[in-house]
Amino acid sequence: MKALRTLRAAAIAAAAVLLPWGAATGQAQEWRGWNIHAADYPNGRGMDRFGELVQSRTNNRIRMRTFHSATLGQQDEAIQQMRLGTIDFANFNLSPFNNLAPSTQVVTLPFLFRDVAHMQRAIDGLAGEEIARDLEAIGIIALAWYDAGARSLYTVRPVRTPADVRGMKIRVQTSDLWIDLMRAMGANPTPLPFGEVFTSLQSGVIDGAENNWPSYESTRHFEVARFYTDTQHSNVPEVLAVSRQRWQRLNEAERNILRDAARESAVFQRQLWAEREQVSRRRVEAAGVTVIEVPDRRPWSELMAPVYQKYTGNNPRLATMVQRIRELQ
Ligand code: BDP
Repeated sequence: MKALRTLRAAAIAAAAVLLPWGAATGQAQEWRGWNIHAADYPNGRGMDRFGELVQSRTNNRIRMRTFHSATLGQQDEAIQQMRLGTIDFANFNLSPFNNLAPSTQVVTLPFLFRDVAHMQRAIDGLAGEEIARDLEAIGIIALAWYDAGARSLYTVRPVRTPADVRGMKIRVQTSDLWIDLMRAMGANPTPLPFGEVFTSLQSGVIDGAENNWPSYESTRHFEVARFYTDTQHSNVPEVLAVSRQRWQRLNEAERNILRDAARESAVFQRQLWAEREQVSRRRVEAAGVTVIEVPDRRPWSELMAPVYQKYTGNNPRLATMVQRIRELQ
């Protein structure tokens, strides 16, 4: 009798695995997604694609709705909400995780990547695996990596050399590493939420900020900070993630659907990203922004030795990650 019960239980378990997704029992779920950018930004479109794929492949059992333009709050709050499970999925830059998940510091480090392709090989490989482990430990499940291009300085007065940036108040994301990086450049770092940068530039609370072309353009920061210095000091990527609270309640078939959909959305986002970088640059140039080229980045990168010392000097794990990334062809 006992053997029969065990057999029956095993058969039911096997059937549950084999049944098409929609036939499994359970309520339809409504998932809320957080996005800092506007809906038409490459990341917003990537998230919408993710949602559509998940929804159709689960026969509408998981309905995904992305709330664009930070309507669910600023980035740091959204991260907390993801950890608590009150936001279900999101796209985040990795910098605001620097103080929470140490391996994210590595991919934020200045002048580490030779180019975007180098960054992608690292994040799609071992570095990404380590970061995913650290994020999981704080309640965030990384499913795919989105591009964010190179970040450069933009200011209300022209900056041609590190001497020009000395003492300028430059907005950074909330991350100790970013504060140290900006100090190493000689600036006066000012952590602020993304949504406050425009008015802070306008009112003179800050003299500049730093970001990639699409963010500089989509936020209209270029209207108030008219000089873009192409420092390309960081290539920190972004994550498409799900709350661990939600993830734990999914079965393996569902998880696979989400993983595949996330990866497919990343392929799409990266294509859109490459196009948008060009478009955004052209738009701000047409609007009269002065682009200051930086043909030789050494005067900038040489200032970064203290940052590397602080974050990798006494941390063999992070030092090894940096070493491996440098050795990647
Ligand atoms: C953008 C990122 C976004 C960050 C923002 C920032 O896509 O996630 O919040 O920069 O600087 O490039 O805060």
